[in-house]
Amino acid sequence: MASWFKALSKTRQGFGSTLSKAFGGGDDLPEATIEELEAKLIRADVPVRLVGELLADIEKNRTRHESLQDVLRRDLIAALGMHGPYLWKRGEKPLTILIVGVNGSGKTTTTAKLAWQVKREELRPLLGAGDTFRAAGSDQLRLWAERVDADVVAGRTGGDAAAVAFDAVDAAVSRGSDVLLLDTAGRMHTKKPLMQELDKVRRAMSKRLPAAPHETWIVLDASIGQNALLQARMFHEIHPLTGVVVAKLDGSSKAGFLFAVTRELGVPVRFAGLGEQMEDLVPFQPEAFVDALLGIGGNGGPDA
Ligand SMILES: Nc1nc2c(ncn2[C@@H]2O[C@H](COP(=O)(O)OP(=O)(O)O)[C@@H](O)[C@H]2O)c(=O)[nH]1
Ligand SMILES: [Mg+2]
Repeated sequence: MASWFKALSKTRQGFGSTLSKAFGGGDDLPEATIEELEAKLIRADVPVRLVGELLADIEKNRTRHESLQDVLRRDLIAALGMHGPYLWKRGEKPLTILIVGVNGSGKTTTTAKLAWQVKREELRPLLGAGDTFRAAGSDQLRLWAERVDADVVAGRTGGDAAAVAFDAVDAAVSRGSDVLLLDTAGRMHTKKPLMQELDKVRRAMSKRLPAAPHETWIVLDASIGQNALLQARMFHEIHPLTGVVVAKLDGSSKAGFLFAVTRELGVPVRFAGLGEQMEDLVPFQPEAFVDALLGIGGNGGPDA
């Protein structure tokens, strides 16, 4: 099974040696080490403003004998916001979640993996194959759904995504599903007609169930760093997001962009993809993320 420590190795490698130098340096941190730390945090796509605040805090705490590691850890965890684990059991039945994002970010596989998370809570998920755009769109979801043993509602390729959205909510209501997860076609955040189509999907959902969608989650590809923030921002402007799922943290060297997502958009990160397998999608844990980033408590990997 994938681990946070392993998944974040690439981002960590970027500044691991600087950190161990800095952490081992005691109270008297040479200016050069601080500057090196600043440069490397920025290279990992930690937002510049946050890096500035971190350094100011480190400076302030030098006299208070708090270790650099403790200051950094505390500040970084705080920057991710105080969001507890996502509660699937919230009274709405069905709880409806619309999954959005650009092409290839990981929407379809993530949607299926989320269904598995729902099952682990002993709830009944239903999947909606709202990607009617790509011929293989619903086949791919079906394949994954089989592994999870979840039902799928699909339309025909080239059909109306809004119609599938309506049918999926309808099926979730009539079958008594607990959680409906609706996959959608990838769309560029810069293409207006596709963004408007998403509006139709939302309206179709609420036509069948006024409160739907209860949640709109964007799936972001962590390997593209700050560019993912740009996408999230544009989606958020048009379709207010209630959550982020960050896919492909494994293999990203720019995981620091997540701090920008939580701080600048104020949208909580709900789940994280640490690998391609079903069980590699896990609830987001700020402490585990930061510890893995800083190389705290790792069990002796080559860069630990
Ligand atoms: N390594 C890794 N690959 C992932 C992760 N999430 C998704 N993928 C891969 O990313 C590719 C695109 O995923 P897909 O769900 O089809 O993206 P979509 O176009 O947004 O629906 C697939 O090969 C997935 O297996 C992850 O967390 N880690
Ligand atoms: Mg897809």
